[in-house]
Amino acid sequence: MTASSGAPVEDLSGRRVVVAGVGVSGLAAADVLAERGARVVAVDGRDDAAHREAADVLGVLGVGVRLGPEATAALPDVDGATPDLVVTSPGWRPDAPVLTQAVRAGVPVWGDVELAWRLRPPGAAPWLCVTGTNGKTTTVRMLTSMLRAAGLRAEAIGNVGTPALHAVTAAEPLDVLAVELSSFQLHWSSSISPLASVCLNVAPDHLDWHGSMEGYRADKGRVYQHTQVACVYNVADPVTERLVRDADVVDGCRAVGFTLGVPDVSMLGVVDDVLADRAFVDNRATSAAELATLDDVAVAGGGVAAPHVVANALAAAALARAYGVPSGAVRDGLRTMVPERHRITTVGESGGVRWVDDSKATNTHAAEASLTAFDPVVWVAGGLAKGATFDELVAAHARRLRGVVLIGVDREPLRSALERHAPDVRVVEVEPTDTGAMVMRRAVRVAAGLARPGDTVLLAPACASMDQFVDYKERGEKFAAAVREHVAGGEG
Ligand code: UMA
Repeated sequence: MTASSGAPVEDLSGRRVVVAGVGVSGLAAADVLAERGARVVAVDGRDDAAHREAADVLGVLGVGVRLGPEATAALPDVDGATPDLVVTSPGWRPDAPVLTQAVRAGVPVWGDVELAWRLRPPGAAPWLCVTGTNGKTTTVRMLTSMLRAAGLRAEAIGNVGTPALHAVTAAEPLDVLAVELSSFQLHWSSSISPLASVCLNVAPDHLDWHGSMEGYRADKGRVYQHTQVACVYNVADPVTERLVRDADVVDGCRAVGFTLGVPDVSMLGVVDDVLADRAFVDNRATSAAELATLDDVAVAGGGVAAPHVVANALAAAALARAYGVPSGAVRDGLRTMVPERHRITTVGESGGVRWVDDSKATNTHAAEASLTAFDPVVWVAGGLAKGATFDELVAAHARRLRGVVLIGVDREPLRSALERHAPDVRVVEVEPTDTGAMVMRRAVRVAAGLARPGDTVLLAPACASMDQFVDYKERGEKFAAAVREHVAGGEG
């Protein structure tokens, strides 16, 4: 297998292109396509002030924008003819009529990341790609910090928030890119050839979008396709190793594992309190490089070197090392990283009760890592369940639960799992009838009533946030604000 990294830049001038969605990635795609001379029509099911504003911006660039439910009911023509290409935003499910009709008509469908890859100029910065159910953003941020500590011009792009197309439009030249890829973005990608890639873990998530666990797993595995130097897998998650084995990679590409245990040859791992590299060293049969300590990881992890944070640091280090970053820069990158908000962040302490915001725990796998870190816990959970089941999670942690505050619209799957596996635990439901701020105020009041000194109240919803909040960030902000009010009120 050869890399497609040397493929010529795609010439899209004069081509008829439909862009699905005018959110963050759709806007970037329509903009770049218009600038490259394509004839572009962009469609979006929403027709509100924000979308009309986006339409105005695109209109100036010569993009035809159609908004509202009718605009997305069918694949539109472009200048009176069937389009040559559809570029979709990641949030669009594959069963959306625009996409199914395109596939049926033989029109290629690319994700925004695939478009970005195909438009990279010759000699452009290589990509280090990260996917996985949980830990992607933290890993990409750690990786970016390590690359910069090595003096490289590096940026984080993709699902992390900056559209991948930034890679082709960046004003300043870049040496290397840390690319976060969601399963949605991978689903519509086929030719990306990362220098190194990792799938951190695979647990059920977004099953409503992918249709099945097999579909989700297969899309995650696409991160390894055409990898050039190293496919990095999680020794503790055999699925990731299998995905590497099944991948079609460039000749000479190596499989490199990461483990929380002592590393074997061709792995990164932990020896005493040191992160050790036995993959990217000379004489790896007999020697290892010391990369950093668990104290360095704790700086990046907001004060705690929790096991999943150590795993993320090892994965980031493996990608950085595959690119040739020296060991000292791995350490410096961890030491200088600013920890993120809404990821196991303590937002208040009062009356012996600690209040922790892990709003980023949007699925059961992330909530599992979070619940494991505290005991006893008053658990604030619920939101959009995304087709998940909660039996395993509740059964594993019933013992540590002081009480549960249920929020969100899909309370039934969580409620019934609690009835089955934690019948003695007190569960109080907060009806989703109010604004997000009111929901959190009530949740905090109820949680305070359940908690005893020494307990942790943990917002780790195991669900997405969009039923009542703009996103997980807003959910976390509203929780933190309600906790501050509560603590200031001296209600302990
Ligand atoms: N839309 C329709 N019809 C549909 C679906 C969406 O018209 O059937 C429209 C919406 O009205 C909206 C636009 O399409 O205007 C939204 O597109 P989008 O949901 O794909 O969102 P973007 O704004 O383009 O942001 C996307 C990612 N969003 C999703 O994958 C849902 C962002 O990840 C990413 O940062 C951004 O591209 C840049 O790459 C967010 C996310 O939640 C953070 N990701 C999921 C996760 O991390 O779990 C995968």
